[in-house]
Amino acid sequence: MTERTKNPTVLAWLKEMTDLVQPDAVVWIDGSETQLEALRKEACASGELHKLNEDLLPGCYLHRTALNDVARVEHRTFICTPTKEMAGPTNNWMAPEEGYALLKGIAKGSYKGRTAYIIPYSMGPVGSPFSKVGVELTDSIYVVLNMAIMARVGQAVFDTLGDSDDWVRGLHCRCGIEEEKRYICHFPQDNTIISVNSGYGGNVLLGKKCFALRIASYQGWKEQWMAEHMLILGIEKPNGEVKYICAAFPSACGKTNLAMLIPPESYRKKGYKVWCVGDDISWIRKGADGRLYAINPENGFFGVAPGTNAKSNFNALESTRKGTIFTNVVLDKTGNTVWWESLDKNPPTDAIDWKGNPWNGAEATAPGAHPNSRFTAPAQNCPCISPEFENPQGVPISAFVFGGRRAKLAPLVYQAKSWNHGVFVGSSMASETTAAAAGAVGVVRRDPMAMIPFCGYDMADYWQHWIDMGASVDADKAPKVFHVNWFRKDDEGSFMWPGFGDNLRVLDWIIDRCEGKAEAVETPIGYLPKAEDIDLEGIEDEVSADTLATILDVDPALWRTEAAGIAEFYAKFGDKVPVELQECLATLKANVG
Ligand code: GTP
Ligand code: SPV
Ligand code: MN
Repeated sequence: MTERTKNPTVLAWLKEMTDLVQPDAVVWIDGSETQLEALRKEACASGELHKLNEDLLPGCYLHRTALNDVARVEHRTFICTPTKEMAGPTNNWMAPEEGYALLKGIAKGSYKGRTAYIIPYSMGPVGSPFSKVGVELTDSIYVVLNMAIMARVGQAVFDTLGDSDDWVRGLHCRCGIEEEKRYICHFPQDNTIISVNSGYGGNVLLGKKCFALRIASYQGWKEQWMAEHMLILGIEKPNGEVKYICAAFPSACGKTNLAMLIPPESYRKKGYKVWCVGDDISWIRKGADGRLYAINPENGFFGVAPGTNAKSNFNALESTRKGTIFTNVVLDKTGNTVWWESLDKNPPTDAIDWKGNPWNGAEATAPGAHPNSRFTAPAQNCPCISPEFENPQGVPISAFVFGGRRAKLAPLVYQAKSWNHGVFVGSSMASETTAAAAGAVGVVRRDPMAMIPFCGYDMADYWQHWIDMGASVDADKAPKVFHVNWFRKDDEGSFMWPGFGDNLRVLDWIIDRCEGKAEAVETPIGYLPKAEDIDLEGIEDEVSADTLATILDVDPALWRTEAAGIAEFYAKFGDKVPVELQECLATLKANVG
């Protein structure tokens, strides 16, 4: 097989890895449609993929993972830094020698009888100053086809890499998909990732969480930029100006939905538009004009299927109508199409559920799609994809928004008093856990900047890096920082805020604040909107004045408990917590008395 690069570090690593895993054959992925189509056919023949109705869902496929392999596995994800302290108290740690020995032991000979696929990929537009190259070696066609949607894949990547050693090594081995031998290990000092015994998205699409967040967050710390678990959206005001927001919410807490929201009718009539730049990850750098700029390093959406429908997220649904791979959803045998919970009110009756068993939606007692079932859709399919999506220089950021699922406590929106206070707000975020990771669902946990599962080094150093990034830009150019909560619940357990498209009403206030156009009320936790500044035109029936007052309320008693919870969390980091954040915590405590 002809080599596709002369890069000596790439060739040496590939030789070492193929000697280890011992494939029967080696295929270089060139990114061509001919090659990808041949792989799709092969995967359909082996049963790895199922081709869906070509008229209704052209170029779309269904895949089912193993039953034990349906989400990220945080307890089996490790940061392998030279010392445990470098990984910090919130990461699982393994010594690099131990990690390599363990994983190479598992990987050894695991490609026997299989084909090795070499995937050169770029996170970010090929050749952008923000972009970084990775090479993933995998024995899964599903991984190749997903990576070809999620990243820029192919020969052009090797061509731009040239002889550089600045690329991330990624070895993925399916092995026997054994849960107790599943490991996702990161070696930030070596730009290396090894993942064994999984075939699920975030564990095996190594460009995504493993590289673009865990390794990249470490690189950003060393190289003065930031890798964040943030969507990027542009809001076009009636005057045609577009303002960009980056927002960090934990997994399955609404990034994809917010990133491509459809404005409420009253806003549409006024001429508002929302443009999606990214739905999951932002790479952020200081631009020549001293502002912070962000790119989306990905090229597709790996989105949560359940809950996605024409009303909640029309643009996401549209994005999945062609060239999409669905994972762990329902197969409707009659139409040879797909279905998932809340797609519509007509579940198929002659169907196969995510486990591969016959399923009748009219009688079913268990969901047909896994709660973390996903679609992998090309970004270019999105009807509101931003014209700036491919801009190699990124887009200038006006606001950073943090948020999570909090049934109580956190108000609809508040603004931090300064950059450092904003870092405090991000560092003390908490959210109820979701099905995106294995483990209990609905438990409140601290998830600073939505990065708890994704920070490749000590989170206290990461907070310091945030403070330093803020200090590196002029105060008047630094993005303003906000916190939102779409998930407040009443005593019956119903959501109090309609959410989805109506979240634009909150973003509108945020942009007005950035432009100095809206007033605010000073409270113990930060600046809150005046009730009359949240535009409720068209939802007055759904959100009464009382409801709005409740979700804009700051209850000192609850915040006293919260401050104690933050102090307890900070204590894990000992004296590494930046003094600026300790001061913010002391102020919060004093304010809520
Ligand atoms: P990851 O891909 O895991 O990072 O998730 P995400 O943050 O992109 O979450 P996503 O937008 O896919 O939403 C996850 C779930 O939250 C879906 O079931 C949505 O229907 C639901 N959701 C999103 N936005 C809102 C909202 O504003 N209100 C309510 N109540 N639910 C929402
Ligand atoms: C998340 O869990 O935040 C995701 C999906 O975006 S995964 O790629 O599995 O991490
Ligand atoms: Mn995510």
